[in-house]
Amino acid sequence: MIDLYCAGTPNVLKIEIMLEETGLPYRLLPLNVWKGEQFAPAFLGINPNGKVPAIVDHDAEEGPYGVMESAAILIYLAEKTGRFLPAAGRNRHDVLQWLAFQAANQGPAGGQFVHFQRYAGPGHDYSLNRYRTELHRVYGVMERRLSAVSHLAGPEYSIADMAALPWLVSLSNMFRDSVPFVDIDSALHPALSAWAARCLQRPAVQRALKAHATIRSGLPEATDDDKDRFFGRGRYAHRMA
Ligand SMILES: N[C@@H](CCC(=O)N[C@@H](CS)C(=O)NCC(=O)O)C(=O)O
Repeated sequence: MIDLYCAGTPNVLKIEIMLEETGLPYRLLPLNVWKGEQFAPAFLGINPNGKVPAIVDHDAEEGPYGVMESAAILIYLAEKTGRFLPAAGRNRHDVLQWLAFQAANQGPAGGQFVHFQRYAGPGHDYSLNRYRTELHRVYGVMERRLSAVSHLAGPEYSIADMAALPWLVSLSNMFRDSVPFVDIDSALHPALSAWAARCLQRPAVQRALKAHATIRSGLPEATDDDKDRFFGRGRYAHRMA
């Protein structure tokens, strides 16, 4: 059994997709990140970085094993099952490159864009423009790549696709009406849209989306202080001594 510590976020959806694709038994253990449950000592023992997703594999050969960081979890599960990551050679490195691209570019740009578009409030035009521009650049990179190959890492569906799809879906759900290029079906990036549609047709992806929709967000009940803690602002901001 694999415990998946989760919240309703794209980084968590990556892992749900992989668990559904591989058929590994798992259960969802939601944390209310708006109430600070990610900082509980027991969870910090699993993920010292205090973020979801994190897993505990209770069936690991050498005893229960915790893994943090969505890209590392995907690699762990791929190696555990021998699926969606070639064992050696260039094909393996192609997958790892595009997984790293997702973790270092699409994820951070998307996360900062969401922050400044939705949560920062007025008066942050420089930051909003910077991250919207960076995200737009990332969509361009993916569009060019997917115009040349059927999947991010090449001809085969892999953990790199599982990592990238959730951010595309999430940003589209949030901002498709106000920011045209993040619309998953936009004619601005036909190859990216066609790839997303192919991924979304996979039964495992559909099952993962269904499971993901059951995770309740604590955001509606979050107080202003909860939001300040989550975003590291207000009385939680670091002050220079
Ligand atoms: N690089 C991490 C990012 C994880 C992440 O940012 N998780 C957010 C989900 S909203 C979180 O747990 N935030 C809680 C916090 O920052 O306190 C990954 O890919 O797993």
